[in-house]
Amino acid sequence: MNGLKQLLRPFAQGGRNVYQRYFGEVGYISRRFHYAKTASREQAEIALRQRAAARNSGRASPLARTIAAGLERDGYFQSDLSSLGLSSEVVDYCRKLADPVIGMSLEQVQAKRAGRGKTYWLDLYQDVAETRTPIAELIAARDVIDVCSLYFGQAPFVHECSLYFTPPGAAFLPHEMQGSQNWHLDNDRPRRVKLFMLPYGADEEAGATMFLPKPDSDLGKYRSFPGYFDDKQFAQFGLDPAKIVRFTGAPGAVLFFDTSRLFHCGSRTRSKSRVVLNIDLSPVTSYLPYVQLAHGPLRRPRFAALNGDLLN
Ligand SMILES: O=C(O)CCC(=O)C(=O)O
Repeated sequence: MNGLKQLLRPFAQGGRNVYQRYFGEVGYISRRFHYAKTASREQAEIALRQRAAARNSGRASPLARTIAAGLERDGYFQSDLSSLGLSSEVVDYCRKLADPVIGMSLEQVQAKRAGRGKTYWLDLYQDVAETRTPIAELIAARDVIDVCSLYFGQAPFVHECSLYFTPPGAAFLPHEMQGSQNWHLDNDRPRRVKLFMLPYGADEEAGATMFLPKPDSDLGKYRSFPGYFDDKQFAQFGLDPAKIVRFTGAPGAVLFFDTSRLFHCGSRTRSKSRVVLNIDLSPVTSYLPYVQLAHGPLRRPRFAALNGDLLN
């Protein structure tokens, strides 16, 4: 249904002419029926980012190459800040942001979020404009950018960056079909790297992120793709629960994983709360209609300066 809507949207708005009127450029609808692409601005961005990626990958460290190879083979690589030679300042910074809410109950969070979606969590790093926070420094760390450049063949841009707090008990809420708390792919792009970091650590009681490694995320088994699905459907699609990996670890644990290719979900907090830093680094190449790309996250003012930096 989603696919059909995406297909029909440009036609409802006046078809190809609308691209020309808006952007002075000619667009085209691709053969994959739910995807539309256009030339020009996207291609110019890609060319720029390919040049930056070539610069980056030429100087990539053995560590960056190991992580990129892990992503290529398994779709993920788990480690921690100190093994990666990354500054642990980001742990203290995230804890400072989480400090005012860390003891909150589910009811308190829901009251704070009243009237908005996803009532069971708070985003503690929204609309941050500065580029010199420890979070921004983690994103711009040379190995992080080099991993993405190697894996994408393009320099990445920051698509999303959030610090989520989920109080205990989200697993017991009735609306299991909502949000990221069910199995899904972030499949608007052919590849992406999500970098998750646990400032307090997390075990299964804290709602560990779950995913199926690349060899087990068999897209062919899930026929009504794309969309969210629950544990029951997971079994019906013939996916193997024994292959699920859970992202748990000590404070500073880090996960790189490609959520456009790995089925994943948050397993929902049980007796413990969870704080997770969720950074989404993406290639410009997108399956989204150009209208959405042009007005989308690449242009978000809050990441514009950082995204500019990543090309230099
Ligand atoms: O909360 C989680 O662990 C999962 C987050 C997620 O699904 C996503 O970032 O796409």
